Amino acid sequence: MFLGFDSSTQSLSAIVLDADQNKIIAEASVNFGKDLPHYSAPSGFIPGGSSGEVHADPMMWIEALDLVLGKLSAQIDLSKVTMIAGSGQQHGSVYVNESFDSIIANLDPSSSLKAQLSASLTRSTSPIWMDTSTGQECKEIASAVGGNAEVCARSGSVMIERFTGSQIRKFSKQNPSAYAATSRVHLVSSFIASVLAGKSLPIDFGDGAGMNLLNLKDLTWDKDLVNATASNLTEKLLPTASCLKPQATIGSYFIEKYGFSKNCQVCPFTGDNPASLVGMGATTPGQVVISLGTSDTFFAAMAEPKTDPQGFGHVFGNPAGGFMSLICFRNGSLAREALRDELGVDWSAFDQDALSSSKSSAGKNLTLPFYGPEITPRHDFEKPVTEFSEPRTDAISIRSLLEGQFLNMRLHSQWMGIAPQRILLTGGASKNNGIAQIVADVFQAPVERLEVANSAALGAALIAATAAGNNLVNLQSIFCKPSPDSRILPETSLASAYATALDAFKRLLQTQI
Ligand code: XUL
Repeated sequence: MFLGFDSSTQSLSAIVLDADQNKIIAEASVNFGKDLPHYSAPSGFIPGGSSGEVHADPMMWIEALDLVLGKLSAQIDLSKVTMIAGSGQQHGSVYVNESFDSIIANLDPSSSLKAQLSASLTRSTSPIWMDTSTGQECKEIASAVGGNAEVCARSGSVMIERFTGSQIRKFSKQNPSAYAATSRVHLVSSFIASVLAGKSLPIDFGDGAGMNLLNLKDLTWDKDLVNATASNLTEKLLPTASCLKPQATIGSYFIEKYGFSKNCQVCPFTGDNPASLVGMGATTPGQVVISLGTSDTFFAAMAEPKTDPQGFGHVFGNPAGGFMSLICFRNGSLAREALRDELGVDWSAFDQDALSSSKSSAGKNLTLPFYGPEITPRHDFEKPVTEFSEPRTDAISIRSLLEGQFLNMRLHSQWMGIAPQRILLTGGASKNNGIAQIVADVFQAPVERLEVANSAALGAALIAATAAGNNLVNLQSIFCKPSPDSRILPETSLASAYATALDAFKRLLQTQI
């Protein structure tokens, strides 16, 4: 049996699969807001941070680990688990002192993880990926190494506020003594994996690439970036490794408390996006995942670490080997909901029937679909900009907004040079066939939806099974199946309308930014 964890923004989930029976045999989840209300973080982060700060309490993640293992051990005999892998929300960092390694090596099963670990933190809260407070530090690091183009060529991304490097720099400036007392800076992923293993585990390449510190050429820490980030950082960083290489057997705390076998091994944890690439069955180039959530993301496997010349896209490691790109669009569901409310309609106006009624308008009416600041492209939009060639109706406005969202995605993913053979759609809005049809038409590629709900936790369980010697491609053919009837084919007669619309969209965008 193989156990995969996903410690995301709002919850910690676990999936156990049995590769002999080819099925998922147990699942459990802890929702931080609902199940751990004493952290006052209803959505998994501490609300009300000033100047763009968004932090979470790492003890909440640790308390959730005890809880989720309690739930799993009530369902199955955990002594049958031979390999554990996992993923964490990317970029978030945990700062620990020199007591950490001896505490995790000697955890007492009669007490809780939280009670024993809280003394090891040098920073009581962790900045997470939603934090935008480090603009100044980004500028300082970029200028110290010769500019953002250089940072991007080395690390796969220009300096990004939510990435770990600028967050570490900010802490070292704000609280030099606590920074000096920090013996290790963990990612969310490596922190949880280390607690399970009873020793500090390496940082996985896939997740490590989200720090603005890893050099993609040799997958080791870039000396110049590390030195530009903070003093003495080299000694605080763990080595890097692949999430497919088990590093330790599970700590005795978990053997005694939850019944794991002493032979159960632990792999370095990766990031939630790399794990999701695995869980969506999209680890080979040619497939694209579009996740429609609060923000929309577009990600895909890449053989080489190609970087975005405009600096919007990021390069992370692909757990199956090679790399992956990720582009994040802030105006995702936020924009769809804003138009829905503005028109006073409900989601049925976004359904397939409603949208097919305006098919003859495809590509004719342009919307820059931004209701607030956007990160791809980076600009402080305040409201959508439209250029319509037909009278405005609700149906035309909705079609135009959705087309604008996916034309913007198509435009900003061109640097990757891939013609997607299929698009895997996931996230809340992916169930909607009308939206799926517009994705298929704008990209001129078939769209599929998978049966899996939690692709990151499934991906982690598949990583564990692969690390134990199973074949990932075989596993993906079993566990990452498209759900029946989910396939939507592109309307090929619209190919030229969208090619023309793409140019017009680009021109309209250039008038604004
Ligand atoms: C990716 C990103 C988020 C987090 C949280 O760059 O910031 O997707 O990984 O899920």
